[in-house]
Amino acid sequence: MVRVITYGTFDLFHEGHYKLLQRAKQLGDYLIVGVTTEEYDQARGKLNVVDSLITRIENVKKTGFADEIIVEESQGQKFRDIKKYNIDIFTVGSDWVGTFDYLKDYCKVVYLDRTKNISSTMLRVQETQIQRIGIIGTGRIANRFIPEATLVSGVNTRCVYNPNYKSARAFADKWGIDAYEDIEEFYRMSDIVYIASPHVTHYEYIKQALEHGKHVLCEKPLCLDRKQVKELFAYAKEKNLILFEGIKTAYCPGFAKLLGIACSGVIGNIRAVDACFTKLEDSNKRELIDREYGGSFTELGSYCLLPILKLFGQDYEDLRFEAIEDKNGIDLYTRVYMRYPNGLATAACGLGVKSEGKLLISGTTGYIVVEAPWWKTSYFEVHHENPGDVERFSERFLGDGLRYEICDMLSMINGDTRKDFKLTRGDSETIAGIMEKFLELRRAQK
Ligand code: C2G
Repeated sequence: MVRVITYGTFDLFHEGHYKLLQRAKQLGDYLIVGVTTEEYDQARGKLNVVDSLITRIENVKKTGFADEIIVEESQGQKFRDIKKYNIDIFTVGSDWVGTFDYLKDYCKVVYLDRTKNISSTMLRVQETQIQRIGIIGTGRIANRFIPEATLVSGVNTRCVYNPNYKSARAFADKWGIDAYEDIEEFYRMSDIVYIASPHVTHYEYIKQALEHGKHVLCEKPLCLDRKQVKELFAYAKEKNLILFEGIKTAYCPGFAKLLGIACSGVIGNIRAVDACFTKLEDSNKRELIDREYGGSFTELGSYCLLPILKLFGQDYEDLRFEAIEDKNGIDLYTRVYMRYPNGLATAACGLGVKSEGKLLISGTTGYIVVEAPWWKTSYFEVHHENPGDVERFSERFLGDGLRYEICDMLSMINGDTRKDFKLTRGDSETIAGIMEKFLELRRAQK
């Protein structure tokens, strides 16, 4: 008798799960299915699991393929189960190719093709529909987005569009999704459009996606013009759609904790916020070639302005810029100075200058320091006059951190608006306004 084992969360049970179990059963005579607990899913970074463990087990049971169902509670359990249940074949979907090769010493490991295009849930009427994501753009960030999206329950990355169809095709093949040459077809197959194309194309794509009745998650900066951002948010509201700017820091749990602690009075009144983010880039990259919209500030400014706006608000009194530019006029290192009624702030961004990349929040009784990469906030310290008096805080930051914004966007689509304080429309408008002023000055100087 050939004994097979497979594992999964099986949340919002759908045909992808069904087909996986069906094929797993066909691999042998006896199938054991491990269903994950909520605690284990949290520990491995899976967000937004909707169904309870009992419901998920019930759904697996209803398929009739499982001869036995067990609960998966911790990392390392797979190895123990294989011995305990005398397993011949371990199987899981192709999204996990390579991950479980270490089990090959103990049994056969089979990766079954993942089912493309899941769109509905099965076995019971669900209030929560799986949202299909269509991606515009095929660059670095789009490649990072897909594995993160698979860790958020309730979304399925379905397709990709790029005006250059060859790029879209290659990207789609790599990730096992569909590519469309016709943008109308792309919109038909998407509920949420994730825009990861160059900055300057954002406005048109956002508008078009909203016109097609789609929710939009757009990479930062949303636009480089305040009026455009205002217009797009108003349009999304009119159409009852969610428009969401993806500044991942705003949504990660560590950053929320940092803001909470900074505002708690632990360092007295906040008087200065200094944020720095530098990333050395090849000189042939778009950010360093695009004379109109490239440069360090449009690329990284959103991150540095975020803690400033969150701690001091949108009503600054004065704004100044200083930049070191290359011969194209593109800024390689930019400092932004902001004055508020009760405080001062600086944002420093570099693509051609490397610096320490710190976030420093200074108050009347102490300061908070977050070392690089503070934009993936996972650890920070609170210091006081006495150098020995240090409080340390840490928080989980998983993977690339995009899963947090995807998860918050999804809850907003599902009617939970409690998350929208993390990055408000006003924040997005203010950031666009500051970038607009910067670009105006740069053009004037040319
Ligand atoms: N699956 C699939 N097609 C889909 C979606 C999922 O074939 N469109 C497969 C997955 O590859 C997995 C199983 O269905 O084998 C369960 O998927 P999930 O519930 O998403 O669970 P997962 O996070 O993949 O857990 O310890 C848990 C296991 O490692 C797998």
